[in-house]
Amino acid sequence: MKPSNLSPFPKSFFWGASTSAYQVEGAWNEDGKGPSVIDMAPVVEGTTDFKVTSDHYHHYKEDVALFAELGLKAYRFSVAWTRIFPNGDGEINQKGVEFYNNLIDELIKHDIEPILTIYHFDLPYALQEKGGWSNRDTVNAFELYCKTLFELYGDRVKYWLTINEQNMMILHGDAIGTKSVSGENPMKDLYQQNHHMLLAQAKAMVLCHDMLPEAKIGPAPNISAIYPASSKPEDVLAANTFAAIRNWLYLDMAVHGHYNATVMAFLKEKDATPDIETNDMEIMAKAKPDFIAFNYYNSQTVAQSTGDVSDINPTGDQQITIGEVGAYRGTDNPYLVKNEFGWEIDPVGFRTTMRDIYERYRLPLIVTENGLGAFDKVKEDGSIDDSYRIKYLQQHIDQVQLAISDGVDVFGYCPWSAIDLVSTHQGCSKRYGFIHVDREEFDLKELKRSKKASFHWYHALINEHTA
Ligand code: BGP
Repeated sequence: MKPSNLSPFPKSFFWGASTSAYQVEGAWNEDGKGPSVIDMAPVVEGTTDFKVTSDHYHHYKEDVALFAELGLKAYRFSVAWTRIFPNGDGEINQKGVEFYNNLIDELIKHDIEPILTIYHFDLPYALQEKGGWSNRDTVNAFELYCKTLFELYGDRVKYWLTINEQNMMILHGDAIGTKSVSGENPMKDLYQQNHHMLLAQAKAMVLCHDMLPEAKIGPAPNISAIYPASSKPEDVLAANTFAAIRNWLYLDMAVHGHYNATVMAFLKEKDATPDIETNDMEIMAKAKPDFIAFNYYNSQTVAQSTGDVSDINPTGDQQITIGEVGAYRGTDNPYLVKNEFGWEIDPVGFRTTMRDIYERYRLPLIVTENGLGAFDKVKEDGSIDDSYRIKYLQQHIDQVQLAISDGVDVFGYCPWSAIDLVSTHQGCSKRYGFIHVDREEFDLKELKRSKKASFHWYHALINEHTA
């Protein structure tokens, strides 16, 4: 469906960009910061650790000045829980508080709207040692952390994201480095953790509305259109099941406060239904997001399960389906090309995803991640021609405009990433930024910042749409 007239982007549209604390800040143990699960996880062979990353902690002023020059209207970043509470709860670390005060002030000084993610993968290690999300007490620690952030930054931060990609932590925690399950039934433990995170998120939304009536808050899962490998009814059913497990479980709970029925049937079958305490569902139902933030990199295609372990792709990650025996198995989509890391590229699927989410929940949408990881090359004159990234982003922005023309309420687009940073499990040579950071996997060099071709392109695009 091609509209004869495209709706323009709203003038107030948040043209932004994204990062997360542990991937960009560095200073992993400075100024009182405690260790997170990421800091303590084994480093993937051949890739850098997260100790220095892009050293944004020490470069934030220079970086925000570059974001302003880029023309960003919004910047989506996360707070490192262990900078505020080195042990997850208890004593507050004033130096950590100060860092985000300074960062937020700097953004506001440059007319950049801060969009704050409360928790992006980096659970305090002290909480992990007490059982992490398997332990219900972590819900209380999260609530205290949220209350503290609302008190500290609520006077300046109007947009809050609860948990980044909870669905990917559950489905791909191995790749991301967040997974820790135990007991006789690891899957039940995993979905118990999921339940606790859903509850923590609900409490955060209720608290936010009580404490900051002017603020807006929403979940931030990774959502993909799910295609059946063919029109065979069993393939269609597999796609329907996977969509429930990957996408709708998270948003049905965040928006409607109930468990997705297909997922509950699936968990029952696996003997993995979480224990739900008396008031949990009341809290879930009371919590109402103001918008849905979501990350999109590509679509997924699945087929009917073969019923044995050949369904499982052990090299799956956030954007490559692992599979589930008895439910679905991932397949390639013959109509799509892949990036250098095996992730399919599907701009049209982005439009479908936006329509699906909007039709299902009728809440405003903001894209909080979308982008292309690639091995950028610095030319002899120091320039970086990342035209492949420009192409990817342009194609996806076109689809946002088409979705807006379809009637979808999209109020922002924050591609991943504002500046080069360290990937979740593929090192810092997998680059995403508009701003290049001069370092190698194991040689930190001087971490000098420079502008890629995509920087100039995005700057012009933002100007064109906001002039
Ligand atoms: C998302 C995460 C981000 C980011 C991005 C790119 O899943 O929210 O933290 O890293 O994916 O993935 P990767 O770093 O694995 O290339």
